[in-house]
Amino acid sequence: MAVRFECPASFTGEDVVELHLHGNQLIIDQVLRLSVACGARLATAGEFSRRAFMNGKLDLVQVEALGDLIAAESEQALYISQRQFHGEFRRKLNAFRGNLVSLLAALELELDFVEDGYHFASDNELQSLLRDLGDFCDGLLTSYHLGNRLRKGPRVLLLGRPNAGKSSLFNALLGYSRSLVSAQAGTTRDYIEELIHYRGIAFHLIDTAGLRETLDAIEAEGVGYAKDLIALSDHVLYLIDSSDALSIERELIAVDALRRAHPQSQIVPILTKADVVDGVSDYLNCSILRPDSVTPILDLLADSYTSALSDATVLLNERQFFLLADIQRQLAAIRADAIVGTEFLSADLRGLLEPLSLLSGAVTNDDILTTLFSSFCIGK
Ligand SMILES: Nc1nc2c(ncn2[C@@H]2O[C@H](COP(=O)(O)OP(=O)(O)OP(=O)(O)O)[C@@H](O)[C@H]2O)c(=O)[nH]1
Ligand SMILES: [Mg+2]
Repeated sequence: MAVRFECPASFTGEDVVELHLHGNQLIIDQVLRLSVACGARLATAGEFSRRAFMNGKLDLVQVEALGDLIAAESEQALYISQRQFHGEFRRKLNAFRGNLVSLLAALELELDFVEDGYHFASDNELQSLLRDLGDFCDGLLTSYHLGNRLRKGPRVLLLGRPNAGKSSLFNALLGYSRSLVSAQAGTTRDYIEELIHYRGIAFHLIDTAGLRETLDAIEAEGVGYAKDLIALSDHVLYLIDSSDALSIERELIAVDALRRAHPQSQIVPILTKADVVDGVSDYLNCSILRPDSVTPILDLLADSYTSALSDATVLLNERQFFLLADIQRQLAAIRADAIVGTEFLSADLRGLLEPLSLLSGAVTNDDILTTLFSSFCIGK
């Protein structure tokens, strides 16, 4: 089936014909070969999106959101990029830019009439614009790292002494037996990583070798991996065997030490084998004999994202992050200058306009575009 789109009502804004083929790669290959033989060429990576951008059908934030949307691997990641594509972020950016431009125009008019003492720009308006812009940047910059983790899929490490029940919990969280479980200490050596989806978030779950001093060279290497992975993880579930009452205190001290050494990651002690000793405890506990007991663990992980981000806009990449950080820096400098003449103020506002324009792509450079579009796949 062929569908004809007339300019400008297509995705790229140009005249376009779309061919709809059956999903057999051989058919697709034949049609491609035939088209090329008739004079067509294959599109470069991101070429369609680039054309859409050049023709004003999409702004840069939308292009980035589109790239993110195509790459999204969880419902939450999808949701974030969809919101970015349609949403609030772009509307606010454009509003700030528009207001800044009109204020600048008023200020420059003032410069022409400076001897006459005319005031065209309202000081209140200016102050509130700067304040709003500052709040806007603050919120987005603070949520950036959390949002980024959410989009990429948080890493959750299962850690603890041998036989603490790491592989058992790993399997229980996955819902099938992936990792070997045995009463023998030192069963898991290599680390094992699997993806689980919970409340729309894709968690990278990692089972590791039990932490202990060992003479077994291979096991020791596994313990080394486990320790190295701590720094790369967003969450550490530190499992403590509650049936070994004498070791609980010592293990909780180990958790404290871990927290001090790795403040970037959330370290949660969990008492395992809760079916063996049924004591009330201040800590999360679980038992593989009670499948429900893993739900509070998953909720704890998911809550740290959904409550903090809820419906907030989330920045998609470093480019957006650094441009907003630049705006924030400039705002701080303007505030530090306090009362300055119209001349300086207008230069300051011009400075602010630059990162705002770069954000939406109203002003851009070829390097940024090439990098951006090359990360798209061909045909997008
Ligand atoms: N009763 C009971 N036994 C458990 C529970 N979880 C694990 N076990 C038992 O504890 C032993 C060790 O479990 P694993 O899951 O292999 O422990 P691990 O932490 O992965 O051990 P290593 O890989 O050797 O570091 C096995 O015999 C499991 O059957 C539990 O919730 N209740
Ligand atoms: Mg194990």
